[in-house]
Amino acid sequence: MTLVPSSTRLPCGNRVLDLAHTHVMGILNVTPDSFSDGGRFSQLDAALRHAEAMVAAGATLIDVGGESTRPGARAVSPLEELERVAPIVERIHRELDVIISVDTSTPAVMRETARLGAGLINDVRSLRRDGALDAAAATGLPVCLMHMLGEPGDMQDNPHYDDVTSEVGAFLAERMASCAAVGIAAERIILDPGFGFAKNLQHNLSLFKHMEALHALGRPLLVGVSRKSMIGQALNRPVGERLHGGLALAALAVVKGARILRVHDVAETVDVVRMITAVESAE
Ligand code: 7PJ
Repeated sequence: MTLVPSSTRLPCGNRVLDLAHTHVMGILNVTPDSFSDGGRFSQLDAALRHAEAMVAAGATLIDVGGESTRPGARAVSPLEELERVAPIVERIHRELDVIISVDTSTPAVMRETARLGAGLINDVRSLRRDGALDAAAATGLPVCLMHMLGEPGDMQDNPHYDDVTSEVGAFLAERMASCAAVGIAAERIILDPGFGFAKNLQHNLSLFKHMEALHALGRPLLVGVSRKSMIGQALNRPVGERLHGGLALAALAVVKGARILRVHDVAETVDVVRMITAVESAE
């Protein structure tokens, strides 16, 4: 057995995430308008059953999101977002053995869900909303910082980079510095290149290819590409036919050292991770 250095153990509320190996984070949308599962899980019981199935399939984290980032999605008020997210966070915390991640940019949602048992804050805006840095700091929870330029509504309006990977790296380094300034230590941070956010197909492919460069920032990487348009565009597949492309990217992300894979298709992705682990643990 290999000894796990203590630094790979990330406290997430009342649970610990061992970042020595790769974890699968199951996506649980509680938005009535999320693009790929069409709000089917907006009811509390259905959402809980879906979370339960993802845990049974091997997810060690469940990412609960109540604000759609789909371009053109209707803005939700903090109260509306909290009313969507809080009940399911509370139920999952009470009933399932899993780390709850909350996909939010809203300070009040960070504070309240932390109180209800959330173990991780996942913010696609990297704590750039007013009050988000302080709210995240106050929770004591780890934070996933993701690269995006602009807002979901305008991010796909002709994004430009001279060198997408180094610009993403510089952005994430700047956000880590902003976190440090409010007392969020580097040890609490997970980094995410933000596939599909303010990036065209070539940007996404190049960033994926050169993802290892982001290891220089010294923090674990989370990758979210499940069912995204980069798969659709590369393979010419509608959203319902992107599983195989997504599994190819999941395997590649593991090989490139990603520690968390954020996916819709948990069972399939867990098999990918286990198969790679089986080979890599051989003599
Ligand atoms: C991501 C996310 C992602 C992180 C969404 C979708 C869009 N959070 N939330 N990374 N994507 N950390 O799932 O297609 O890539 S919402």
